[in-house]
Amino acid sequence: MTDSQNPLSKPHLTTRRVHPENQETPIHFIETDEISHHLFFKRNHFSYPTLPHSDYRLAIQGFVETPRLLSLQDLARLPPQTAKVVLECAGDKRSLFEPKVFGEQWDKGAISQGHWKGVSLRTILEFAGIRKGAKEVVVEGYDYGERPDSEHFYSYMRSLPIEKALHPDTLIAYEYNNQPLPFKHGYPLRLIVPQWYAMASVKWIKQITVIDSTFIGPYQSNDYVYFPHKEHNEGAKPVTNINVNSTIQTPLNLDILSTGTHVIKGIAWTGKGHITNIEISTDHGQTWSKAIFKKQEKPDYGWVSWSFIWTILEEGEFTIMSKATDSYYQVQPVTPFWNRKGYGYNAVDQIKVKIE
Ligand code: MTE
Ligand code: MO
Repeated sequence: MTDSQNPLSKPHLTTRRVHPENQETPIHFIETDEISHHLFFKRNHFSYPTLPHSDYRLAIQGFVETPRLLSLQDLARLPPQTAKVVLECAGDKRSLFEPKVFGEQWDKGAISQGHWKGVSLRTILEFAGIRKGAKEVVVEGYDYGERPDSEHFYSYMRSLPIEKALHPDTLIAYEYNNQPLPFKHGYPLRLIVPQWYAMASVKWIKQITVIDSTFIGPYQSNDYVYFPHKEHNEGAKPVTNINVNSTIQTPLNLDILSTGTHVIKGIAWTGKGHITNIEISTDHGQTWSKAIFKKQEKPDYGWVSWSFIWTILEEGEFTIMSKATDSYYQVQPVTPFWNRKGYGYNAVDQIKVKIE
């Protein structure tokens, strides 16, 4: 089947902004374990970058013994690694915050997952030789532009603490679902940082710099910080691990259903650890019952799909809720943790349906 015949290649994403291109996935399209790149949400801070034509080289430099330049062929010769990893934008579900916050008004679809193949960042850092006293690893993308709050040009650049950079599952990825990375998702190389919100997974990697200090930059110090207060910066904390979360995918919000038996379906995910429990309420949170899902013996970094059989013989309006718990005993709160920039929304998910 050619791409133009493939129904999935038609635009199915909901556009939040045309430029830079920001689009999310209607949540009922996120039905499988391995989302086609046609349905993968897109989050960009700038225009898509222009890449060097033929002689792409990845630079590893800074606080290392031997700076290195690696070609894609060099990377292909290093031991490959594949992981199922969910990417969730830190602003996913931002539109649900009350009071409203500035920023892209994402509904529930700035999330996706699939299989990423690449080389462990650790392998590459060890190849260059990390010097003693190294603190962070800065990764810079090829994209750049102005920010609304400044006339300077910035590139998309963020750092990881050295421990996270050395975690063997932090990847320099070159394939998504057995295909070269799609351009819009970071071709030829992107970082994949399991467990963290997706701002950390830098696309179109230009260079990697090891530093012995603390990196400061707009995408690290201004954005992707939890500011719990409206007026001042007290209590600021960097956005890192994904919060425990769940989303109801079937039925859809405001669906009209008949009396009888319905299957309520959805997904649940977390950053650190894995999902241990999912509860559903069909009476606006008064009573809760366990949903069914496959317990993970060897947890990966993906979501779990769950289902719940609901028999309803009464007519009327019903609020259905889902609430996930993870292996660190983190539970989705009833009230979201409001923060000025609207990151990490993870209150219990909620939809309304009418039975008639
Ligand atoms: N990397 C670069 N170079 N530029 C970006 O704007 N956006 C980040 C991250 N990596 C970004 C980036 C954010 S905030 C998210 S949510 C994810 O990429 C989105 O990845 P996707 O567009 O492949 O879905
Ligand atoms: Mo994001």
